[in-house]
Amino acid sequence: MTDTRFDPSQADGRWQRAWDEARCFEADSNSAKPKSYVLEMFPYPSGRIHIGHVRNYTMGDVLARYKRMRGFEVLHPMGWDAFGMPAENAAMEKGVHPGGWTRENIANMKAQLKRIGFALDWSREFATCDPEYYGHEQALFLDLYEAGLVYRRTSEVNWDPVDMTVLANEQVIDGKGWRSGAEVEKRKLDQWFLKITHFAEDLLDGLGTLDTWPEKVRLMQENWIGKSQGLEFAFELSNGERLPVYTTRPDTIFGATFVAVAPDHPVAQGVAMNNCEAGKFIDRCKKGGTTAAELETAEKLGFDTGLSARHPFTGANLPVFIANFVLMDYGTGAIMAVPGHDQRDFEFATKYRLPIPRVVAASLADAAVPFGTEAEAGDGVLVNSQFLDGMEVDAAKQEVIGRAEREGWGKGTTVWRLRDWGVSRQRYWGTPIPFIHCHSCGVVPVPKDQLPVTLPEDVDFQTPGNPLLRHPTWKHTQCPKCGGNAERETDTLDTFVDSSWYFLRFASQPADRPFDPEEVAKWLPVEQYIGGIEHAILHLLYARFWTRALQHTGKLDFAEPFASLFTQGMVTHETYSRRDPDNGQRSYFMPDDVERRSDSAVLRADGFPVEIGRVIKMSKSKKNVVDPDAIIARYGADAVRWFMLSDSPPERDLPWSEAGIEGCWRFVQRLWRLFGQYDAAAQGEDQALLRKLHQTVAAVAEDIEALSFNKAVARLYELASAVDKAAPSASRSHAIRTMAQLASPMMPHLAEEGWAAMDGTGLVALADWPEVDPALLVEDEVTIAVQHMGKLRDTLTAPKGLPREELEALALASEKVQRSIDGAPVRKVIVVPDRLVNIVT
Ligand code: ANZ
Ligand code: ZN
Repeated sequence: MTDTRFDPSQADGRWQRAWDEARCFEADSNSAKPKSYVLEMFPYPSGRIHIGHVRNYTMGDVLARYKRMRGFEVLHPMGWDAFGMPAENAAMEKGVHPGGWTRENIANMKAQLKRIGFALDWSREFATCDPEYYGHEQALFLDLYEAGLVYRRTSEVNWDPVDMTVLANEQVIDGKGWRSGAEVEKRKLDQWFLKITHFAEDLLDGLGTLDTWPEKVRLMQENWIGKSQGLEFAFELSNGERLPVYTTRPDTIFGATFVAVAPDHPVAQGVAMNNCEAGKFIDRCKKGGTTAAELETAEKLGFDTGLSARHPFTGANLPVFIANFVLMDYGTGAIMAVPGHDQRDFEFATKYRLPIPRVVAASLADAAVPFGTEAEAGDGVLVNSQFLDGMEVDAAKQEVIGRAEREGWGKGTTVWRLRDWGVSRQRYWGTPIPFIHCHSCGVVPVPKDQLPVTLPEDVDFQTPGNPLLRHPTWKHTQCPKCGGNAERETDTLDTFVDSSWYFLRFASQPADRPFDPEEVAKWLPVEQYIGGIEHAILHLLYARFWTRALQHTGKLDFAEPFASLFTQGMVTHETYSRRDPDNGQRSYFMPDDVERRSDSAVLRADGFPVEIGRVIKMSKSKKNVVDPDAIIARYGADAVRWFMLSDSPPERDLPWSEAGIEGCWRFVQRLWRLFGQYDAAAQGEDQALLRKLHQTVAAVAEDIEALSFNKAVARLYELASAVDKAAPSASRSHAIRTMAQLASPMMPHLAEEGWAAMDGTGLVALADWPEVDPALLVEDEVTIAVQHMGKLRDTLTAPKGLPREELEALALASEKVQRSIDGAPVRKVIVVPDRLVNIVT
């Protein structure tokens, strides 16, 4: 081998082609080997791979490559989560077709992924916008419909009255349509729902089995499912009606100072019939967003109905308000409001000058402590609450529930925060919902042999609203039941449905069915799933639900799709910006356009300073990004992969640094030089080096299995140093060759190049993981501290387990010790085997 540099611009493409030609990474479902399914969350084809993808996929790739070397048949697939709004936005803005735009992005991003050398099974690639894929999805949707897990009901949506379209929650910004700026209204529409609440208990219980999932994710799901124990009871109203309310804090009942109902609650509607002010107020509440989060932060608005409600214990008359923060579809749509201990009630009571009594305090003595600027939702003991005084919150809850049940005015209940999943989207670029509306037969499923219901190609995006609804012919069809004229459903499925089962289709791809259960059973559950924490709730919960729903319909025999989950940290960088003094607008600059000095930075273009901002997640809007293509072109795939694995634990954020990637590049070259020193003819053994080698092999394996990639990286640095220092020997050559195997999951191109140069046969990607000799793992040398009169004089290395007499002799032979003793007679020698020798004179 020559001593030239490793040239990734030559080597990377060559090895990528070699892997393709050898079909190294195509998974064989019929293989007799044990199976391992490694999966990273598939990307949305936005146009370009970003650095976060690179980090995510590099981690999965190391694990997949390692598992293959350990003798597993590995499934490591990739595809595209290809439906969704950005494609429609592009269509509106640039006049391109969403399909064409998406396909072009996929082609570009696939080429980018290939340049990073990921060991992916491209033979299984699909995009969720492939009619084949979404046709199977339609079939599954019909199965769930038959099983009673799909239904239709009226529900509220965000309606943009200018664009005449339904908006997704994220398109409502401060209560206004993102595009039109018009005030968003709430409208009722017939929508499709998936009955995820049917599995609420099971989804919650299942979290207990996912002990290798991050604690944080399990907690977030638990909160999202939100099982709460509470009390449902009815107030008697001054007009003689009964008003059921639901509370999770029955203990605070003596702190209730008013009662509130949702704007569309029957009591509110009843009041509005005789009171047009009430009607106006209700209309006003209909503007603005519909989500619980939005209501939480929106200004609290109320309307006093003039009615009063009788407190079940004190008999006090509490005023009844219509309030914008009470949701109709949660609990009973009405609440007892306890301003001292609920923040929303607190804000409302403050605004409308209602009393805010304290009923929970740190101790009985604190009953009169005034409130600060917020409600106190925490634990404590009950005060100002008659028979509850002095009780802890939990005991007080039980006491109130018990009394209500005995006295017959209320009932303890379990309530779930989890709502059924509304999957209707009034959009074009999604999976058409496979139903037909017939005047005589009602809602009729599309017969399975007529699937897929495909999207029309000729659509117009220049007019607002749903293109499927507007299309001149698409929706007109015949009723499958009576043959009469009928209309297709024009809603499409939430794209989260597409990502709720894609991991099954990767495992098994028959043409005539969504998947083959037996083949799926060979691969699933996914052994290691890797993705961003932003998917902690929705995607992961929906995928868990979908798997259960398919189990329920007899199509699968497991409930949890992902045995292990790992959520990786983000790649971060500081920002560079300037504020325009005229309009106050801030503009950002790319790191490449900025010259960074020790404590300042200037824009290269004009030499004037820019402000240095915090180190934050790389994002287009802040321009603190590095382009994966650019750095790969400059440093090669392996240096970039190595950087992604180095320095930070994988769950932590990774700050991008020029110095860091330079260091990786130098290490690539250093390994290359070591590979060049391989000498098949070298003679002689180097026990110490062999020991280091075997220890490294074992440790790197452990690290990769624990996804502690940064530790594996550190061990390879150490091993490289040890090899560097060692004198030529057969052991050294063996170590060099083994290093190519160890580096292969992380720096696969360099490893192949080295491997080929060292022995020329086969691909290291397909090689076995090096064997470990357990005998070489035991540390056989120990460090002995040698003291004279308790003072450290020397340290010696000695073989482990050396007998006392020999240790004593070794210690006394030390020159430093002899100098210290200085001829004085030795009275006593204390030996602690393998640790210490103390000489007493
Ligand atoms: C009295 C009370 C006192 C409450 C207190 C909370 C704290 P989670 O935990 O989210 O389930 N609530 C009930 N139905 C509601 C609705 N339709 N719209 C808005 N709020 C509603 O919330 C349950 C609590 O939210 C219930 O307990 C109720 O307020 C309120 F110190 O009752 B609570
Ligand atoms: Zn019909």
